[in-house]
Amino acid sequence: MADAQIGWRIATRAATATLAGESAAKKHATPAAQASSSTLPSNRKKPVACIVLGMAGAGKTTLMQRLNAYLHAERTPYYLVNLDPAVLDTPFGANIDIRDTVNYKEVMRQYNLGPNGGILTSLNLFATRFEDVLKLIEARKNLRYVMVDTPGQIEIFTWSASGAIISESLGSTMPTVIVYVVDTPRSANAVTFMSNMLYACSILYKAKLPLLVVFNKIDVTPHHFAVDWMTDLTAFQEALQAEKSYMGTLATSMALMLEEFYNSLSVVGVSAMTGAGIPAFFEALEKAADEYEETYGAELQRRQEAKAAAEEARQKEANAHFSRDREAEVSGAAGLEAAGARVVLDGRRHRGGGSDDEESESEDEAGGAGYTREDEEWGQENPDEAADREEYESLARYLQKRKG
Ligand SMILES: Nc1nc2c(ncn2[C@@H]2O[C@H](COP(=O)(O)OP(=O)(O)O)[C@@H](O)[C@H]2O)c(=O)[nH]1
Ligand SMILES: [Mg+2]
Repeated sequence: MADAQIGWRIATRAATATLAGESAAKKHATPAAQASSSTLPSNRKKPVACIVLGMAGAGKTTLMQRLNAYLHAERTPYYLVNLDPAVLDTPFGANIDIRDTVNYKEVMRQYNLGPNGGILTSLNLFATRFEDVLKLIEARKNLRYVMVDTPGQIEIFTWSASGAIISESLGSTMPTVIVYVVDTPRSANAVTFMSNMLYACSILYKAKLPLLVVFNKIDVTPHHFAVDWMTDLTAFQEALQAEKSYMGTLATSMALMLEEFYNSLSVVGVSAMTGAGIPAFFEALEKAADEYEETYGAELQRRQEAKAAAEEARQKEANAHFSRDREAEVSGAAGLEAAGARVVLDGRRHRGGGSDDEESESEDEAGGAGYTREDEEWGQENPDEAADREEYESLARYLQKRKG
């Protein structure tokens, strides 16, 4: 990576932990081995993907390291994916690492960006080829978990198109769970706690994937208080009162709203540092993955089927259109045209009624490839955006070229 400024190498590393897990995969295939590992059932056809999210410093990377150690010890085959381009050193050996593909410092320099812009652009570049990552994951047989670490600053993933692309791609390929890591000692304050939960709530509605809230750092502050607040609204309201928050009534209303949200998630307390609570984490993760299959996955499949049906109908319509046009063309050659019938060679013309001559003309000028005058004007009116797009596309082409 030292010389490659922006390279396109999505490769899997043979992390020692994973290789050991791989050889153990065959052992896992025997019923006895399955029975011996009750927390990690292996009756799924596909691995469970975990997208690890959380505020900066919540302990996402440390948790990845802990999961790495645990799964390695459990001899469970897994993949670790690092999506943080700015991390200096991952304490876990990621199998797929964004840093092998994009040099974030170089992206900052080339695009004249600050650190956050650099991370965001690197993630965007990586997302354009996330399909390749999925192929690598799918090529590995017997994988049970795919753990994905995300950039330190949560909004880079949650409020970007690339974050959405990545979570949707994973979510439509395999059971996917959002693991929301909370810094428990920092959330002991009721107002901070509520802010954190509101953020988690927004992620749930945006990602439309099951959410597992992981209260981390329980070696410093046990998470009982959080569970109490989440199950007993009165207790939480009392805590809010005690803080004499200036937004007392608003906070109370939001607490009421959150009560509904809490019903739709699972909660577990862990210490990424000591390893406490990790078996419980996997139990909760498996339950969340079951939930994905029962509800989220079924809904996703319904959406995909509807989309496929719509596409099929569109294709049929386009084929019928094409056949009609062909017939007209053939009979036109037979002399219909001479008889005054209109021969339609360009099916697009009837779509808009064919009355707008000016528009039809401009379509012809632009080569008729669905590129209209409107598109052209858009390009002229937004020179910056067009230049950005060109720059982005040329970089994507460059990456594609470097791929081999
Ligand atoms: N005491 C304690 N510290 C932790 C724990 N998990 C993470 N940390 C510390 O929290 C800090 C931030 O962790 P990191 O994993 O880099 O957070 P990230 O930004 O979410 O990836 C580091 O100093 C970690 O050592 C934990 O379970 N207990
Ligand atoms: Mg991190």
